[in-house]
Amino acid sequence: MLNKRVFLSASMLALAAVSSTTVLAAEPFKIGLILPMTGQQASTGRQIEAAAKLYMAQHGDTVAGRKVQLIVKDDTSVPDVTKRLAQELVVNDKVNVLAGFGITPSAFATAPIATQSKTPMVVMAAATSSITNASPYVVRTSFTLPQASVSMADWATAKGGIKKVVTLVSDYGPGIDAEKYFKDRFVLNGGTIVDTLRVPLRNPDFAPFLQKVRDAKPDALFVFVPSGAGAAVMKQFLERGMDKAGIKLIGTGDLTDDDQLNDMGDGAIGVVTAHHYGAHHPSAVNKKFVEAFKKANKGMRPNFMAVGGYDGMRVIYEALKASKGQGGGDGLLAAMKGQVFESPRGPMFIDAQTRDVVHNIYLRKVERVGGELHNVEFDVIKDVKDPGKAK
Ligand code: VNL
Repeated sequence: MLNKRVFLSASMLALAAVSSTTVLAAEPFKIGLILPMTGQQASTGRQIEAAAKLYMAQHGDTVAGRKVQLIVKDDTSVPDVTKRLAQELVVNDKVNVLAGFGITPSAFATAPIATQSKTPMVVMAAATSSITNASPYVVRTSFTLPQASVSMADWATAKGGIKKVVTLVSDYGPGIDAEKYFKDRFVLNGGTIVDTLRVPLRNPDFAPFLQKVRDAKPDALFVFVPSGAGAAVMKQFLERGMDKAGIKLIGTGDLTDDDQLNDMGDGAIGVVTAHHYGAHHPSAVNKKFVEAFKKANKGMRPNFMAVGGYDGMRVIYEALKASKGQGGGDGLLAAMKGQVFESPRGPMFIDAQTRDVVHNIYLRKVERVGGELHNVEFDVIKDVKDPGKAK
């Protein structure tokens, strides 16, 4: 009798175990994509959402036997909202991965949740160097400001004939990185920084700052503003006739953002920037990407945010495949580290130690190509690691 009962309960347990694994395997694999879909950073959300959907349309929505479900949430680029949404996604929706993060403060607000819940957090947009230090669960597919800024400083001294610079940056994480890494490298190279100006992130008025630059008469103005703000800087720079006064405009590629560049007008021609992606990047993989993206989005040109989103989805899909559909946080994270692949931006990999992106930085000049304004590459620095993590 006793034996029989033990046997019964053991087999019931076994049954329960089998059915719970079956249920697990049948459950969708959930990606919580938190983006600014409205407000000042809405173009970043629009670009990344479109790219994530394109990736899924091209690669299917079933991976290693699991149905992949994308849950998009609008954080309006307010960090407290990002954090609350991340919490809800983890606790209520039981997402397997958190992704997106349009601005640095949103990424920092979420990092502790990723750590506590052991949920991989794929940063597709935010680009302050130290974000990857905020949680061992952060993996980045966007870029870092030091990567672009150091490359820009080297070009300015070696080939740009630029000796005196004023820097103008948005006054928060990525801007402070851009200012510091441009300045330190430029001074090391023998250049002079005449002034360092910081404008507020929210509703910036560039006019008074640009007037200061005009008065200082540097050889060049180096600019970092987040994606979506470049057109306003360009407009006011040209309205003040600063180009005619002999001041060159240089910056990280956020300034000549492909989302806005074509509408900036011929005044943008000749602006030199350093960045990891431009829609004009001449590779077969990129041509295919740009064509498919435009086709799926009423002709919208993908920018560097779109590529961060597209590559982020690749990193997630491949991690799910490598972990054979398991979807556990630590297994996924391990399979994200060290991925090497060809992105529309060129070759890229996820450094297994830092979990940060390593990729080429291109020097580009704005030119009119086939009737459209583009960032046309003329030089490349290969396999650039984040200088913020050197040492
Ligand atoms: C950030 C960096 C945001 C670069 C950006 O656009 C950008 C950030 C919204 O880390 O907040 O172009």
